[in-house]
Amino acid sequence: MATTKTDPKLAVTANGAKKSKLYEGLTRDQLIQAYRIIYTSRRVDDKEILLKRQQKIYFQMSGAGHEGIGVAAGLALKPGYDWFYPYYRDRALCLALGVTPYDMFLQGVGAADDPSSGGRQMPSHWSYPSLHIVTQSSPTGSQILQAVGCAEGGRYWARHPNAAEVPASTSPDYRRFKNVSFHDDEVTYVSLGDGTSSEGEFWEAMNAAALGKLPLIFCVEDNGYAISVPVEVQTAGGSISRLVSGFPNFHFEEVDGTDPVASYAAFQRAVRYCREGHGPAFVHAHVIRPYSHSLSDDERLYRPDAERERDAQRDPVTRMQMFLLREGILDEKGINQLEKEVEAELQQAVDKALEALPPAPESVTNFVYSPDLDPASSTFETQAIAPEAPTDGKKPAAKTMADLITMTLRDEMQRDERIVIFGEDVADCSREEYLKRKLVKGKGGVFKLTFGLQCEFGNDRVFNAPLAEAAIVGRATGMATRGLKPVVEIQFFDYIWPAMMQIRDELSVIRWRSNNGFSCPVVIRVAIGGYLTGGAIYHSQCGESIFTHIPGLRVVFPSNSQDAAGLLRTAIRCDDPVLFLEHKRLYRESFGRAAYPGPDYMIPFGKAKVVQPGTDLTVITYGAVVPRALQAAQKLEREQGVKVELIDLRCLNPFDWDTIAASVAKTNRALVAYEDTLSWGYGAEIAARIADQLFDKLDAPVRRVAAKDVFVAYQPILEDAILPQPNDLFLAMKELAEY
Ligand SMILES: Cc1ncc(C[n+]2csc(CCOP(=O)(O)OP(=O)(O)O)c2C)c(N)n1
Ligand SMILES: [Mg+2]
Repeated sequence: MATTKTDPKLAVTANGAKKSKLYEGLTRDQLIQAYRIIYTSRRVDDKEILLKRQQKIYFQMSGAGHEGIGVAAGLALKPGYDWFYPYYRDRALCLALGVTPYDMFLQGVGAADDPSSGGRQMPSHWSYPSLHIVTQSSPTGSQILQAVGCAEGGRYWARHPNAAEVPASTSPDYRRFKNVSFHDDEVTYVSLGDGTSSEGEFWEAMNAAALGKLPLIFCVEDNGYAISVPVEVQTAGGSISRLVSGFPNFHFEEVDGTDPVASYAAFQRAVRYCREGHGPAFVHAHVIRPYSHSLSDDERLYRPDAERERDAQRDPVTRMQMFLLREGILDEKGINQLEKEVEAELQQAVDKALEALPPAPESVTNFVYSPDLDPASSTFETQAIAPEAPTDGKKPAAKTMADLITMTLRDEMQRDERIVIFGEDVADCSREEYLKRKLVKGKGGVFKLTFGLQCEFGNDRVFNAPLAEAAIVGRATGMATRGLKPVVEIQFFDYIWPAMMQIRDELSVIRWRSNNGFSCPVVIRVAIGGYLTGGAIYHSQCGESIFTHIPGLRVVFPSNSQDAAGLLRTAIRCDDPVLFLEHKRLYRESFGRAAYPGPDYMIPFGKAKVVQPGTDLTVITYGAVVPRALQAAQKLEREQGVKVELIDLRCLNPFDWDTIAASVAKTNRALVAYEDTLSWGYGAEIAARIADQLFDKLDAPVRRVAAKDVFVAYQPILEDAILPQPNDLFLAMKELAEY
């Protein structure tokens, strides 16, 4: 764990005669190239600012003051070989890696040909697949956990190179559409600002990187401010280097990031440490921010002139210029010539970008989901295999939903070496020697659904994660970007919220925002729901509509064993991110048990199941309400002769509108029943659609039965009163049938 502090000056290492002199390993030509990039970066900012003032672009974020560390990182790392999660101030880094100013202006004008996003993201939100610059977003810090996953992905490939191949014989799955590339000594780069180091995700990422000894470089570009908040108010003690110094396995650098030569030296050491496999590195670069936070900010409101002038003396553009002159690498004429060339190049790029066509409005829904593999298609429609009858003449054993989920996971892991499973407590036993010495049996999840998988597939495919939900989803997202298929577990739905930023602002939107440049088809398995007698507020929640409201995320909610097996397999093989909701109460229920339908059994998404046909009333439901609604419907038929058509949606996004519409057209009455709180719930959307599109078919108002608008209480009497019970369903069905 070396700690190197480089003096804040343009460090010079003499090495032989003047012409062949090297500067921390950089040649004179490389230094001229570095200046060209630094100058270009600053001038792209200036041009964009002008274009914004002329209302020809719509937003601007500058990289001004950060050019020194950016160009140094770009020279020390390899585009298309290493992987990059740069933040919005990394213009110089991106230029050094091969992004052109024209590419950048295309994003500014929001052109169809903007290679980062096709007009979907604001400028400085980099995404260049061939350079391995992974699509970036705006939430401060959400890139960091994904970079951890990316580094983990690279290491997985190095250890499992065969997994990168796609067996030609298998039925199509996401692997057909994922090119995997990796290098044994690759490094992942991630950068962030000083303010962003306050985000919890940063600390989760530091912990995960240290635990995994990952080849990951954290670059904190410390310009002393997060918009108007100065570093001493942001970071306890004012130094992020001091705070992180206790993390094990790291190599630390602290450097003047306005000095490209010193920064290059620091980066070289960091890169070497990572490439050699010692662990992660942390580069703390002190930079400046001469252009306010953004065009919407005026830093004179909170920074006096004297402070700003002090910063200006460290401006990387002028410092580098002075350095080249002082060292005789370029004279004044040479500098003028270089700058003239850059100006001409930029003017040409601006002119061309201003002529670029905007995207077609009808393209807005492209790439919300995979254009290659539709999980609602017949590709995912396979027949269940009838189980072999036991020789003793008895019926094949009916398995619980928990059993069939485990069996499906096992068979899929056998079929596809890209699948990794992690989450809280999912491993059999992290201390492997206990298993080897047969001292313990192993746990395999708090509900035991992953029991035996670590023992069977090894602990680099099934492992425990630190207790950090954002990290579970963020790391999975980074791994999936690299072509792995993480099937992660969130232990209880009630605790999914720390991962919400990763799910809503990252996982679900990565394909869309990168215009299909990147994708991350992760499966998140989540134990959900109540009816537990004792689960109380924090082990009983539903809330699925919050997730069906997210474009780009598939949401599945099976009610029985066979559906769980078929839908989980579709979730794993499909090319979109999936939230797979498993009702805890149904895990071991006697309702809906079934024999294992075989290792290739799949159910397409968005296909409901008619649990029982009927003519008088349609009940649309899913999850644990299915058996309760069935009980109520059977009673209603027995007592009143009312025939209810009961529809189990099974999949909530996409959902099966055709089956609902056909049923309501037949029965003319619709009841939507769900376990979540009534108001703003999933059923509200279904009810609204029925009212809107089937108005002329209805003989009665569309009704809903759901939980009361409170959280689930501990005392079973209260829980019963809160959640929809068979009798509530019975009364609502009866009333609607009589309407
Ligand atoms: C999660 C989140 N919260 C707030 C913001 C609004 N915001 C954008 S940049 C920024 C300050 C970032 O400061 P720092 O990390 O120091 O980076 P700098 O801009 O100084 O380079 C804030 C608060 C955001 N984008 N994301
Ligand atoms: Mg800052």
